[in-house]
Amino acid sequence: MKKSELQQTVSAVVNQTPVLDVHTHLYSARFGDLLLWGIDELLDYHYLICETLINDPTSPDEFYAMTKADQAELVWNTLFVRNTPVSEATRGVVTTLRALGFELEKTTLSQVREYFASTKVDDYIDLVFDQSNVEAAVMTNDVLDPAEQAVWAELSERDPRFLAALRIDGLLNDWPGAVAVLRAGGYDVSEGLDDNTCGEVRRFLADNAEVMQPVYMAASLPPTFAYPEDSARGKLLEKCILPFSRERALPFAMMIGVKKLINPPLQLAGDGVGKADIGVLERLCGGNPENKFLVTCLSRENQHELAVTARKFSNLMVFGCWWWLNIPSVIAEMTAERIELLGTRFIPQHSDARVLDQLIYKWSHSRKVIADVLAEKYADLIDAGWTVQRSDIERDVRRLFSENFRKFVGLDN
Ligand code: RAT
Ligand code: ZN
Repeated sequence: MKKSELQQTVSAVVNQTPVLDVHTHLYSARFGDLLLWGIDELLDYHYLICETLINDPTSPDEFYAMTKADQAELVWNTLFVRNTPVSEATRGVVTTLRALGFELEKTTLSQVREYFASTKVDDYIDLVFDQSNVEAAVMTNDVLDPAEQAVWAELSERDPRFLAALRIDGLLNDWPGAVAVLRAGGYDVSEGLDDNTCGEVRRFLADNAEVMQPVYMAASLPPTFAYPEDSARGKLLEKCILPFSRERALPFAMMIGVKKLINPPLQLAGDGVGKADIGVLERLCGGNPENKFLVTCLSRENQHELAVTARKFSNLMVFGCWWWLNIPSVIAEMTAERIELLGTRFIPQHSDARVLDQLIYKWSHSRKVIADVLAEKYADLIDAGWTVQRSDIERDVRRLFSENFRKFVGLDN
């Protein structure tokens, strides 16, 4: 292929290749209200809430006391009427509404609301998956959430586009709270984490895995996360999570670096970021070669060390540009760094969509950046003397967007 054709070819391949979105907070229609969609949810996104509350004098307490519709109205007026929506989270709303066919200069919030009021959720899921070219999305399935458990208990038929992930933050980060829930569910556990309790935790995980058929287990972890660690989390990891994950060949996804509630009144919008210790991953991956780990780190400063570590351990798969890193400038930097260190053996992005509609913008924005970086890397390769064919590009993008994950978690076995 000639260098002059690269940009266009790579963009076309990147846009045409379906994505398996490895981490979202979406649910299938069967989960009812747990699946968020539509304009009010799109505006009430926690990324937009914190941005609104640094621009408008409304206090977090006042904001959360408002109805969802009033909150959406305040976000709209603050960020889209009184300010230019140039941040990544606001531009995302613009991209999404434009893709749905709205002429933004002429559109009012009530017109958008009317559109959603007359849209059926099943049709909308089809439309969004189609527009964003997503083949499947991995949900976040909290083993301790009663609302979700109630749905699982009744769920007879699965929508194959939604894969499950066994989310265990509550176990690892609030063990005393988890003890109460497990006991209420009939598991004979005590805070002391003796052998009997650990067996019961593994039984609890097995029961949930039986129902959900997850593709991995996952937890978000603070920057202070350590291994080994003399704590309830350390014991749970060593005696329950790692053995269970190993025996089931169920990878453990660690999302490391979230500082929970640095501004507590902001609630879900109040989390920050901190730099993690990548030595933890060296010890985890090296000390547990039979275990598989999917890892993303929230701090930009961790990315280079993380990619270097992923070169050393085949049981470590790096994924996504998480949360505050999901902005074009950082995606470009991280994707280039990962290609330069790992070739095509990583998962460049996940959407983290909490609202169905967000699949549209999160993937179109990321696809553009990833295509630009890839085109540059292929151009460098041509300069170095290699011939690049369209079929090479297609194979690489399939790996990045779907096959690396499928293979790592054993999805097609
Ligand atoms: O990106 C987000 O929406 C965060 O609030 C978190 O959900 C994070 O992605 C997580 O899964 O913990
Ligand atoms: Zn998430």
